[in-house]
Amino acid sequence: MPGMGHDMERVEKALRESVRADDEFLTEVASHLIKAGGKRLRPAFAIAAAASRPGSQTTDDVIMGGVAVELVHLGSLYHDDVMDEAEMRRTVESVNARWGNLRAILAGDFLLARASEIAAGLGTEVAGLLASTIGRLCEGQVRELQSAFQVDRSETAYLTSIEGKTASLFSSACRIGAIVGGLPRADVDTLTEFGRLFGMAFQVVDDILDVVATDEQLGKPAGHDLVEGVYTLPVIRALATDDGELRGLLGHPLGPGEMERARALVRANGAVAGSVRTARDFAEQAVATLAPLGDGTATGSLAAATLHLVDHLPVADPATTR
Ligand code: GRG
Repeated sequence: MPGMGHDMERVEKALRESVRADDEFLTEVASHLIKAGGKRLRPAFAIAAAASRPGSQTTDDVIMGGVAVELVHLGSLYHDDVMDEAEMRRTVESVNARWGNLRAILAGDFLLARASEIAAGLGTEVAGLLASTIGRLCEGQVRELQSAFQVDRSETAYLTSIEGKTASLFSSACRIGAIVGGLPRADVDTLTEFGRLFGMAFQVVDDILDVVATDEQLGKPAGHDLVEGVYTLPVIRALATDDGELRGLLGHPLGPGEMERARALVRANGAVAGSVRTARDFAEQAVATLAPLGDGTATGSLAAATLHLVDHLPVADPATTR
């Protein structure tokens, strides 16, 4: 999108400033994953949503809306890495691995506090929305924890969990951008639903990659979900048609070599291609949702980003190989 490069530089500067604390050590811990990079998809979506209004400029409030959402995302990563005892994130040492769980949790709390402060400055609606989104992230994550190691986890349970832990934040990124950007209410609702559907596609793709990608492609260890007992869509579907070997491996912590065997069994099953189809369905629904907004540049960019997600997977898509 024209101007997006400049807008993302503004996001970067504001992000770094937003985590500055009086205490130098807290600033260092809170800046760690910001400095490590990341795609900054959520602020980009907030900016593109706001730009869907013809003739709009990216105001400072829109940038700060994107920053607030990225800070919630970061806070959730800090806490998620503690829960998973993760060692790597964004190709660098995780915060918990470097400074321990206590500091990682506190720094994560600090990021959420700064996000809330920024959101409050953008008005009560945005503040309320961000607060309820943090709650939805927690609900989605708790559902995932509750179903850990359950070989009978249903697709519905999986979809409900990812709607909370991932899609809700993409949805709110778009909604906040649209509200702060002053879009008409109908367009705000359209972009909210677009963000939700994009987020569903995004998480299904993320879960497919955990089964098919390499550590290098992911920037963190592959097969992590299987190790944690998080049975995602490709695994749930592979279990449904399994001859018994996969079910025998899962349901409890994996032994040495078993994670690679389980990954191979899921990959050998049509479940991966079927999950790619599901991701594509969500992505296509997301793009279709944008129709009432017309064919402006920002809307075109959101649609292109959505299709890019499913067009560049390192696995065959039954829709394109038929
Ligand atoms: C404290 C807000 C808060 C939540 C607590 C831990 C938790 C509840 C929720 C975790 C939710 C979570 C980690 C969902 C996964 C989302 C996801 C797919 C992250 C990866 O997003 P990318 O690929 O990452 O956009 P980058 O690094 O590019 O930003």
